[in-house]
Amino acid sequence: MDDLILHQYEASPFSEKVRLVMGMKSLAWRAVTVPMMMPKPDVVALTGGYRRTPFLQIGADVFCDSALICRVLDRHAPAPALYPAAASPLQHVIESWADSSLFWCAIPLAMQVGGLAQRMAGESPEFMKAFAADRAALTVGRARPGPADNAAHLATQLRWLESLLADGRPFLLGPVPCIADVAAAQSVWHLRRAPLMADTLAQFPRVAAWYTHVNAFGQGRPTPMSSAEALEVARSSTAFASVRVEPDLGFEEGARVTVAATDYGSDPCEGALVGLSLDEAVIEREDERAGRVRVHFPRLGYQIKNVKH
Ligand SMILES: N[C@@H](CCC(=O)N[C@@H](CS)C(=O)NCC(=O)O)C(=O)O
Repeated sequence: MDDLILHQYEASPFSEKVRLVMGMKSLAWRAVTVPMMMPKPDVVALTGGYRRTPFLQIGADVFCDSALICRVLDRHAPAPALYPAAASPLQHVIESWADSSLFWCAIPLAMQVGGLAQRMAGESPEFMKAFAADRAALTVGRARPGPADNAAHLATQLRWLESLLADGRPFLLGPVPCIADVAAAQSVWHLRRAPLMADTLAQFPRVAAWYTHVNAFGQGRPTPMSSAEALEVARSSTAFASVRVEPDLGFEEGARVTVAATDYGSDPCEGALVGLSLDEAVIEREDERAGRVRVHFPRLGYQIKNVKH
């Protein structure tokens, strides 16, 4: 069976979400460390333009976005279930909220109260400037709430989590963990790494106890891989995961399309449409270095456009 190759970096919260799933399912995986900012030539060779972190590679199939990666990992290793029926469809709603609303106040706030300085300790002023410019370009057009805004937004949302856990349940939706837990945990993981957030977190003891349970999943068994090796894996793979373009979803099989995120980091990826469902959009593209690859995106949160000739 092909290796699970996760392209990620240590400080990335969305990578942490996926690493927790690797841990929950005791998976062995290969870890390719990607750059934290552009340029990312080896990333773009595989994805065709998608620059966000993380993405998962299995042979010549590339899966973008943690929401899709988690579904792929659950298909690959069904036990223990990441989407247990007992957790109800609310688990998807909570994942979606945690990946957007919770993430977008927790991460900037941790940076604003000293997390950035800590993370970048020892980096040159040029690096800091380049990083700030990179993130500004990634999130162009988004509002930039200040620390008082983010602190208020975070307190409200941590209070929601605290009251969800008020009956003593170990996980957000009951006795067993689900996708909602790992999605919410990535923001708490990031907040805990900013020492000045400790007082805030101390106000939510049930969240702290819940996080201890989730963090105990660990990360599975990663072994490093170079990006050159990952490109070689893609180039030498000939088989792809089976996909099809379902009818009546607005796009034709084989059509030349672009796929791009609708929220931020919206660099378009162009190729021939080979897969489409309510869950996934898949394009096939040829790359000089990666060979023929198929790039998969979740349908939710991504925009498909026909390319006009
Ligand atoms: N919806 C995406 C969001 C991914 C995301 O925002 N990742 C951050 C890192 S945690 C990112 O891409 N930052 C810029 C970069 O790594 O270049 C997902 O679920 O994977």
